[in-house]
Amino acid sequence: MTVSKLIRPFGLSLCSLLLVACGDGSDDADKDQQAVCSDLPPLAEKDTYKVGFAQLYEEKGPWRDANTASMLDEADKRGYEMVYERGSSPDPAEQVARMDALIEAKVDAIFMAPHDETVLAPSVVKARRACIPTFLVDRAVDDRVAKAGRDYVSYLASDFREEGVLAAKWLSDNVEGELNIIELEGTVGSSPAILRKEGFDETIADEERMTILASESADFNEDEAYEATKRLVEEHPSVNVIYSHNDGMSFGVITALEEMGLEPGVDVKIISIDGTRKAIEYVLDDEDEDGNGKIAVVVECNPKFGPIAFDTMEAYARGEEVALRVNNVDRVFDMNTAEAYLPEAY
Ligand code: GYE
Repeated sequence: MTVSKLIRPFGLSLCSLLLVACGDGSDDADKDQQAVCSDLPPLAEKDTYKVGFAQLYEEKGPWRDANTASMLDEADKRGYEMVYERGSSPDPAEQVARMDALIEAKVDAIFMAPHDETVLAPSVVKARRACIPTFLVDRAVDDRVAKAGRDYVSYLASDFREEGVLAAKWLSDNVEGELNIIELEGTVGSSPAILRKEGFDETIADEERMTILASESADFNEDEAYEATKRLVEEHPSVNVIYSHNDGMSFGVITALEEMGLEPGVDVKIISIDGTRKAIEYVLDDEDEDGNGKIAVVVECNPKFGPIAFDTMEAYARGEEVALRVNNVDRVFDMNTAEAYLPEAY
């Protein structure tokens, strides 16, 4: 049952978002009342908005920085007030606290990139109950807890499963022979880590020449990937492919391999995801001109979705039908295609 259906019989107007009894009109009484929405809250059409952005915290990473910059720049361009705090800890509970602060600040709408699918899902429900429309960007939440079209308006992101499929297909089409693969996964419980693994593993499952020797999380983190590579390569000396779920981790892989006397691109092919400038330069870095860059291929994950996020928000405010899922389309950059992309890289 929608809220308006619930309360219209009582003849309440814009208090129509209040499930609790509306105030008696006096300021104090009204202040005590908390709006409670049992269904997707509407967004009024206004000239300007106060918008909250709950970005997930990562210590360093060009992808995250490009994503944040795209969101902040776009708010600026449209003359909106943006309430944004960088965050201070990778613990998803810290992001929950920042979501609480945005709800408390009664922003008009929230964009959130949830660190963890499970931990942040109740925050989406909480925002909906407080009648603040939420748009998920980059990562998803557990849909058993928070549902698109009821608890949040839309989810805008890349198709992470497809990224894993593209990585596997490139490997299958471009690298011959027996492939012994180490997989470095992203943050445990995050949608890109879950789906990049599923897409890749399922696509190579029928290829007898391909084996995954080990698959573990390095938390989308360069230092952890460095440590994991040193340990896993020692344990699995037959490795000749490392599939790393993001560029940041691939940088740690390169350092570790080189320190171990192995040549990235020749002894071990690195398959990466994101499309950062540094990773693209590694793809093109073919010192001995044998056709092998230090990174063999980068599957794109476009971070610059400020414009589409704000367009979606405005369409929603105009009362237009908004897709529950907006997919960014990603490309594949290898030695043959990386150069043309370089000017756009971040
Ligand atoms: O690939 C990675 C970042 O959620 C898609 O998060 C994003 C990922 C991106 O740490 O570099």
